[in-house]
Amino acid sequence: MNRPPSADGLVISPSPLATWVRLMVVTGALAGSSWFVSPAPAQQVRTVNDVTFVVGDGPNVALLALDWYGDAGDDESYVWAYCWTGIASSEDMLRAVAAADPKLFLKFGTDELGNTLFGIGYNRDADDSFGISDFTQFDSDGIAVGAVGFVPAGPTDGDDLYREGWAVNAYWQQGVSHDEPFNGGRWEVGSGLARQLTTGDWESWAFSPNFLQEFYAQNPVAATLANETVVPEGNVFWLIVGWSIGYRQIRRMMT
Ligand SMILES: [Ca+2]
Ligand SMILES: [Ca+2]
Repeated sequence: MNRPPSADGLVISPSPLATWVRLMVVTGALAGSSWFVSPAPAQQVRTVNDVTFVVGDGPNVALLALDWYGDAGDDESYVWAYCWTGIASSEDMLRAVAAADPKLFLKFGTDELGNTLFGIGYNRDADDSFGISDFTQFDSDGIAVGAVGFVPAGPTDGDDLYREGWAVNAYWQQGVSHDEPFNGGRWEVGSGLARQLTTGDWESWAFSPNFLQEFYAQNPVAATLANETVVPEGNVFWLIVGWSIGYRQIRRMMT
């Protein structure tokens, strides 16, 4: 867009300060709004004692770890604890955690195997904005029943996480461990949402983008209600470039 002419037809020359502010605004737009927010420190998880978000009550406890990039080891997965009395299933745990944590969203669906978990979302920056691109409406517990489109839905807020899939385009792989998987134990493939929990279980749901049954949660951190916006490396790069250009421009105009 052209800069508008001044009253006498000449283009107004920007002041050094205005130039600097403009560069900062452009750089901020390139970087996204996330650079205004400080990432919260994350509690690493090795055992149940490291988990801080505990849902439900009762003598039994199972752990839930969610990993939106199951095939990648450089992101974090989030971990919750679920307590219960009597009998509970994997689906009971997922629904209870979503109901207790306003940042967590689940999209269920059905297929020939019965109830299925299609999508999982996380309002990572804990703001008022969470949505997915197919306009699915989640209820007050963060639960929806829907389908996976030909083009799977993604998060409408770039600071958030949402991935979905089933049948033809990736899926959430369930994993189970009975012996502290982040402290030397092993994972195995889970049997589905109806799986009955036993106390001491760890359950992983890791998004598998290529249908391989080999992905389990990695880099676990304790889920919290805090803002957890991450500043991608590219944003920091553009921020530094913007500051550098602005500084040189001011120097040039003042000499
Ligand atoms: Ca991962
Ligand atoms: Ca958000």
